[in-house]
Amino acid sequence: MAREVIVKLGGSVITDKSQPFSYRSDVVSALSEEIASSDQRAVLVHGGGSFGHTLAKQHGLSSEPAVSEAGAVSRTRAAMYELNSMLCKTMMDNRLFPYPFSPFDAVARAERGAVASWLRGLVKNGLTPVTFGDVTLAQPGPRILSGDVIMLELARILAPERCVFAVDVDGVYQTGTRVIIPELSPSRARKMRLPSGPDATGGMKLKLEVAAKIASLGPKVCFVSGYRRNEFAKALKGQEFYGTLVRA
Ligand code: IP8
Repeated sequence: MAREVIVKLGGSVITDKSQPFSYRSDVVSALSEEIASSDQRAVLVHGGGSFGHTLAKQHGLSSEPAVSEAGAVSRTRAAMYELNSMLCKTMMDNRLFPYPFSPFDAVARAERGAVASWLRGLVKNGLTPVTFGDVTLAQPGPRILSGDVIMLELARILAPERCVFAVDVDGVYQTGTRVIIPELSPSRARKMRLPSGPDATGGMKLKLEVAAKIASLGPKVCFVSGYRRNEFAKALKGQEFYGTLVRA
């Protein structure tokens, strides 16, 4: 049986980061259509964009655990659930049957083999599991669990065929230029000097660290523009695409 493809729909792709709480239904529609017509066994993760990150920033939540008010956790999580519900609605309008779940509830605390069978069961039943960056409990207080870290955990759980990151750029650029690097080894990906960006999590820097770890486990990792649906479709199907491929 074909293995799964894990796809991360970046927060800057599915929302407009310059406007708080602005969802891009046209972009999600286009990507959903490509996923639906690809015949791939997709498992989806999405980022926080102008929903989760707006609230996380307002409340000082980040990937570093820190003492925070309960209201900060509730409001940030509520924004993620709101975004998730909009995304699932768009998916359903485009021939996909999403099965949303919170990663912290379902993945972070269960045994890997059990999560793998559960996810495969969903996919076998025609459903597309969809999860998202979340707020988790840690010491001394809550922290943001980035969708990028969830990609790594899901890759460990499912040993997928490949992982696709739909991002708001065309791939990984050579430092200081707009020239795309077509292929990176895990060790070169680890050494890339990149800013961590304005988000509560780690931007492209974290994505490349995660990609290096995933590629070292076996699956290839694609960075492709979420605004170029044809290139996204090619990456999804394992064809040559315009973007960056990280592989061991
Ligand atoms: O955009 C962040 O997920 P990411 C999730 O994948 C929250 O880093 C709650 C801001």
